[in-house]
Amino acid sequence: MLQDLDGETERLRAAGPLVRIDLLGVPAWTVTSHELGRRLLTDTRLVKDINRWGLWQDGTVTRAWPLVGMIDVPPSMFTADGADHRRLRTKIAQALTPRRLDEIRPVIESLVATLLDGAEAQAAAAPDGVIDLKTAFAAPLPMSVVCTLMGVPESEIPELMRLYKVFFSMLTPQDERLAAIETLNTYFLDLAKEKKAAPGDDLTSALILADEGGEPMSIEEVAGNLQAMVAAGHETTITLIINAVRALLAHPEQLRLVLDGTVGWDAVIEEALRWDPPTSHVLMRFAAEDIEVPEAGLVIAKGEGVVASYRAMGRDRAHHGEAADTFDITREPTRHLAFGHGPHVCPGAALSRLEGAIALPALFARFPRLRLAVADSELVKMPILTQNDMQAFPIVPQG
Ligand code: HEM
Ligand code: PLO
Repeated sequence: MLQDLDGETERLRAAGPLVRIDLLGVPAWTVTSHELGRRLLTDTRLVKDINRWGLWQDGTVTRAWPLVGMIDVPPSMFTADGADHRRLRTKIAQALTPRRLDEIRPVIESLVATLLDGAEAQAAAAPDGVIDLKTAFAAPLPMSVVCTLMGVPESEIPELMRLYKVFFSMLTPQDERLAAIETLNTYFLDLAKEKKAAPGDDLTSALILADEGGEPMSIEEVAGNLQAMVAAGHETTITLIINAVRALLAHPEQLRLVLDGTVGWDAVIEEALRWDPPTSHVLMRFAAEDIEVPEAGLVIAKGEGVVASYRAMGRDRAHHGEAADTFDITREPTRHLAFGHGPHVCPGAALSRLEGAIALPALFARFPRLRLAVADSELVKMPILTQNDMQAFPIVPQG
């Protein structure tokens, strides 16, 4: 199933706007339609508080469940609702507005140039000229950017990347996953404490120093936010870059339109986000009371869990038209939900768009003849249920 994302998406979408699913033995609802998604993602009766989940309250779901690490996580904006959510989120969201991001643009540009130098040298040294675009370029960029932003030392990156791979992979035995989660939790809590003792010029220190109307964040909340930013800030943007390159290589006539300036890179990024989004599903919201869903003739009962299936929403024909399954950078733009919607909408959207808008043209400018080293059909997805991540992306840069 993990290797047949389009098949899975189509089955979900065809089953209706609200579908009963089984998440590794745990029942939940999933929302597959754009319109219903928009409505439920702004419905205050759906909350992030795991203690509102019936299957958690009655002990049916425990820390032994492989997906527990996506929901039972340290306190942050990702787990909070209402006023608490605003308190935890505002400072970070304000730091990531397009205007404020101008300060980080040169950092991204210089990282991109350095990584491309490295990729070029690596390709020149490889007997077949093949490199993995993921490890050489797409992965280090977003991780370095978010670590710079949050004040995570560069030297920690390899170990963090290793731990996140263990965390996300569905093949990891649960005890190993729980150990990796523990290591990550401790690492980020310790880092937050260090920043408190000796603040630096980074967003984590800014969170510690902020006194939002007399309601500062606890050190656990600072660490939770830091961790959410690092996890979300790298994993998703890697996939945006890879999926945009993949889609363009699979549609050479569209790549030509971009390279000759007929269509802008922004259109490529938005269409890649809609058509092949980094996050297929986000777990989970819980019904604080019964919620009627008339268009599906169903009721989400109090205590039930709801997954947002952003990939299916991106293929919704009612919203994106009959050709929703076609990658088309020239389509009349339709608003997609790949960054979510409502109060939890991605605060890093502008940052990841900026990373894409710098990385993609620079990559194709450096390697105009770039091509895949294997057939597209041979590319392998990571064994992850929620994230649409590729194992590797072998290319011949100087094709
Ligand atoms: C939330 C997607 C990049 C930080 C979200 C959500 C989505 C999303 C769909 C909403 C989850 C929900 O349903 O509640 C993406 C995609 C990205 C991306 C597709 C790249 C292409 C980033 C970056 C950062 C970031 C670069 C940080 C620098 C976050 C955080 C949240 C979030 C902290 C939680 C917000 C909250 O719950 O209030 N993202 N994201 N994301 N994203 Fe992103
Ligand atoms: C990852 C484990 C952390 O301990 C907590 C955490 C916070 C934010 C989550 C992230 C986890 C997983 C990836 C998520 C991110 C927010 C946006 C991102 C869901 C659970 C997406 C959209 O993929």
